[in-house]
Amino acid sequence: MPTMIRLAIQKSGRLSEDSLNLIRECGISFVASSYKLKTEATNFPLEILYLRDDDIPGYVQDGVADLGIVGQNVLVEAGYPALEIQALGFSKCRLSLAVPRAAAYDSVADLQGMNIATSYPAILGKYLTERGVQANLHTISGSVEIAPSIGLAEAICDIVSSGSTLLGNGLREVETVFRSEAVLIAHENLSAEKRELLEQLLFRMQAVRRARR
Ligand code: PRT
Ligand code: ZN
Repeated sequence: MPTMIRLAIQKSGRLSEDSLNLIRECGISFVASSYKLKTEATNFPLEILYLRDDDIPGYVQDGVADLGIVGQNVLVEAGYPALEIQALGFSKCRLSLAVPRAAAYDSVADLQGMNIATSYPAILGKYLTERGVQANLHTISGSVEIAPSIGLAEAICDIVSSGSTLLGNGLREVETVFRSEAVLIAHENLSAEKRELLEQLLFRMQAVRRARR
């Protein structure tokens, strides 16, 4: 059987449409269907797996998928930053600390001893440790922005793009912890055949980037 390369992308969410568009703009044809969990391309030896974004780094690390498209925030939080091979220029956002609008805040030292709600305890923990700040991190997986108003935390650390969710929840962005965009990731020990397919894909992706500029 000829070698196929397996690419994991987000099944449904903010990365999905841009990931599918990038593959299509690389000249790769496939039939996407909303209920199937994988698709084979018709004119390139590529299989696409549709997964939750949080599962993509681990699958690529383990080699269940050869390649993946995921946000750097999720990749770094999962502990596999070394899998990144190419920044893709979409899904740009930042991971930021925010406090209630009326709260006094001068510097990161003000977070000492505070309760901070986040879905990114690894990235935030490292950021605070590097600055000598000890805080109590409360890991929650969604709706982080409501934590201060329900008394769960005095500050939050979450993904921001326009900032309107923070504003709508009476919060003020005070520090940028991490800047993120979508990246292509690859398993570290691809076979020679798969590495050759990856080179072809990267070549096409670079052409797409140049054409978009
Ligand atoms: O179901 P699955 O686990 O696959 O998806 P998910 O819900 O975990 O992720 P999803 O689809 O929300 O986001 C996927 C990736 O998109 C993230 O990991 C980021 O890399 C990137 N991204 C870009 C964002 C945003 N922009 C963004 N704005 N992820 C989340 N948000 C949230 C933000 O936290 C806020 O709550 O969107 C809300 C609106 O943001 P504002 O600032 O524009 O109001
Ligand atoms: Zn997710």
